[in-house]
Amino acid sequence: MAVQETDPRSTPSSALEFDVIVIGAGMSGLYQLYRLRELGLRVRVLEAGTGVGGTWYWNRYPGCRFDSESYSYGFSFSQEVLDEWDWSEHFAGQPEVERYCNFVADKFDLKRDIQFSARVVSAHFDDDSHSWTVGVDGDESYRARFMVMAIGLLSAPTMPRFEGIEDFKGTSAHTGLWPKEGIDFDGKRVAVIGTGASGIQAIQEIAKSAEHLTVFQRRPNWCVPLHNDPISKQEMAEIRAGYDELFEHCRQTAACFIHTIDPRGTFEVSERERYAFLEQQYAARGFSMWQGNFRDMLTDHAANQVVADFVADKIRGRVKDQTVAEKLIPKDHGFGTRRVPQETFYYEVYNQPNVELVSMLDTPIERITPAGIKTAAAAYEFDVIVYATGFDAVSGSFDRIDIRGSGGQALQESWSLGPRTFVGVMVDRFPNMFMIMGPHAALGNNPRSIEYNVEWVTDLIDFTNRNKQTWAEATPEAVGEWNAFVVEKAEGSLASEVDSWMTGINLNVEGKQMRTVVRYAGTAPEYRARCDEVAAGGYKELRLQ
Ligand code: N01
Repeated sequence: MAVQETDPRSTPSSALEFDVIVIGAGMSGLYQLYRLRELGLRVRVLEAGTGVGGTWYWNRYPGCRFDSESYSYGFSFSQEVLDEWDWSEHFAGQPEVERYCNFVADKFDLKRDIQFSARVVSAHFDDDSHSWTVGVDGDESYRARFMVMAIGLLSAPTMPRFEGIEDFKGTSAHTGLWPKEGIDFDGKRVAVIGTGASGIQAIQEIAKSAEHLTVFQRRPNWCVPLHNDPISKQEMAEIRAGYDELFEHCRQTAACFIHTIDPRGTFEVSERERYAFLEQQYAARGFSMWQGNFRDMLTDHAANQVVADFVADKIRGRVKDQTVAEKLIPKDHGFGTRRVPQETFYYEVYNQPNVELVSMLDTPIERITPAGIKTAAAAYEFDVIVYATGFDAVSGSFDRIDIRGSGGQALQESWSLGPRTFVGVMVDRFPNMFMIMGPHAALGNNPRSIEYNVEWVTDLIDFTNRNKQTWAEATPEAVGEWNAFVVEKAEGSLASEVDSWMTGINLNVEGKQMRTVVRYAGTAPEYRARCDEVAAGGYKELRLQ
């Protein structure tokens, strides 16, 4: 590896345009900018959209909303923001979340350092100057010592590989690239393809106004009720008074959610107690059923089956036509082993006369036609087709940028067998590149993870600057050690046995047909302990010069 022991050739920081380029103005990019500015650094954020918010900017499909409690899913770093912002619902809708991101950006005057409509297409490290040159679509480029990838975990939308998509004469849109002007479904014949978290939120909303809605489902998912409600002024005051305690609690839980895994094993309680508990969790808000269940639900097949059977019965009880109910019940994976979508009267939608479910397991889509969709069994005509077909998750947003590190090493090549990182933040042979919410970082309640990662990266940049270092790179040994730890943590988890974006699968993307460990499955407290240890030890795991 072409790394020098000293850095006689590195360009002085003053000769570079910026100290740090941050890519992305979602929650990660906004907070990273805020923190780096506090250090007095020259920062430029490059954002492909025309506004801030990232996920909450792009995903403006009908029904898009938080499915973690709003007050646990915003920023915690600013007392002023906590004091001034009132959430209107326990699970805020996309328009409110986008307004919140703008509120934070405006409050701290962040937009003056953000360049909008700037889609980054390349990022090349220069071994001589110890700097990154970041290229934007349209020929502009920027040079900076450091580069922070704040590009999101689920931000590279993927379309199915059906023939004829371009031929469709009606309106079509992907949920993750929804047009700002919206789509009117009133009196329209609508198709939704895909029943993940996005599809389920969209379906329950579109079914309210479409003349006819046809849902094309490949594999069903386990969904549980969200139980959303408005937040009264009095309730907001109580939430505000409890913020410190709430965030401290989130710091202690496995994935930083409000919900705490029950310490009891499924079969350690009587049958009566077990079902009373499951009823209670099903009636509780948000991720209670998923993140607050018996401790062995996601590691023990028999325990998992109990919950799956319970939720299957709920679906049968809510859907009138039992043939349809059976199609909606997953048979290929246990409860919670894929991401659990949260719903509001989703199953009841299938009792409406204007809604039809087409199982693509029985009758696959053969092609998109100018008039609609042709399956193995029938030809359908539509005015609108909604693609709720998900994302090239985790590493997909990296793959879409030509990233080359030391010696011209391509990141895509380094990750050809799956991502390898040091604490999800750094990659060997990619000096001075940091990732927020990168592969193998602790995720879950993402804003909590974002805040922690941003602060860790900020401290490291500050450390290198104070020590007049211009090169910060994880060693291959450190990456190897973290990778081994992540792989070990994934063992024994039922989610590791299932195909989903969480195991690196996307059938629409070349080369993503094999399961890989793309997520860190340990706990957030364990993760932070390791990262804190690295910082306290003076970053011995890194090559700093
Ligand atoms: O994407 P998905 P998503 N032919 O990958 C189907 C977060 N999120 O956008 O399962 C037919 O989950 C695919 O079928 P199958 C959340 O973390 C959060 O819904 O592959 N079908 C599946 O049904 C979530 O997990 C919120 O068989 C095809 C669907 O499309 C993540 O984003 C809200 C197909 C894709 O589901 C991704 O969710 C929304 C094909 N060729 C999302 N290709 C919150 O509430 C794909 N499908 C915060």
